[in-house]
Amino acid sequence: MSRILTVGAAQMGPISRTESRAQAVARLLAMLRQAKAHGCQLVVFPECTLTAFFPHWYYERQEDLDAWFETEMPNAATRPLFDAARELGIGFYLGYAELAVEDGVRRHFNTSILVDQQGRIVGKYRKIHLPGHREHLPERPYQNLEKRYFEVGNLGFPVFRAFGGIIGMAICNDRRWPETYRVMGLQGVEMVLLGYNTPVHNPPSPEHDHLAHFHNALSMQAGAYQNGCWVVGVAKAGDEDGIRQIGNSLVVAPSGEIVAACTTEADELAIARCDLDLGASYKNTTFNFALHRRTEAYRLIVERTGAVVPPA
Ligand code: CDT
Repeated sequence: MSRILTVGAAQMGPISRTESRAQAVARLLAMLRQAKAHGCQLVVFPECTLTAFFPHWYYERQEDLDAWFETEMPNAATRPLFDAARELGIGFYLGYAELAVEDGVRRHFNTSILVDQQGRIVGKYRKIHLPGHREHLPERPYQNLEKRYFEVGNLGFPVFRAFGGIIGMAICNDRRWPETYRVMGLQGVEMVLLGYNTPVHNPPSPEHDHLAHFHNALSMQAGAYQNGCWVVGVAKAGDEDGIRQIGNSLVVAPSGEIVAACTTEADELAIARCDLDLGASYKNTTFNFALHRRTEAYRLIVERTGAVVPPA
């Protein structure tokens, strides 16, 4: 049996701090149309797709910071994307900075949404692993103020029945942590979509810089293989106002093999025909958790999370 989902990994080149949302959306629309022409049903865009990755700069005034956030979705700038999704019959994953009001409290999240082929939002995720630091560190070549600007996501790692399969989402630093994939894996996830902004140079550990591409692929390949799922990782790439991002967008199969990759640091579409049934042989044999790890701890996980358990 096969269930084919054709996916476009829509990497973006840098977005300058002076670039408007409208300019960014025009670039996304061009890639959405290109993806449609190549038969894609789903396109994955990066983390904080609509703007420069602003946590790299320090903002003192709340209104200057809030200007980077979206207070509704869709909004005037992004509505053309939703309209195009409906007209073309193609879905997308979009990362953006979300300013929500919950119980009268203003809350800032690093968010992604899943939009279906009718242009409807069918899933939302808020980033859980926030890297970087809370205080301004002017001695560094750039800031990584995610801990200051965002709250930890409060939606867990949900999965969504969409695009004929079970789809999950993650954002950037989440991809380095095994529990990201595992929590979704225990819910039967078949494809994990994730966007990222990863600088080539990490000031706290420059000794790792030369391994940036290796660690990027390693995390996603391990997550895919150990959970029998596809992983579609999509970057912002190139020199963004002086900070070089790694790019290296990848589509990884449940075997752990890389089946498509971007090779530039610009706007670029990598396409893969993904058989959602491919994960089953990994979930049912080598990684048959119910068969090989039927422990008391696992029984409790299943009871509390409603995880999907294949028959023993
Ligand atoms: N945006 C984001 O989460 N970036 C982090 C930078 C950490 S530097 C190793 C990432 O994990 O890619």
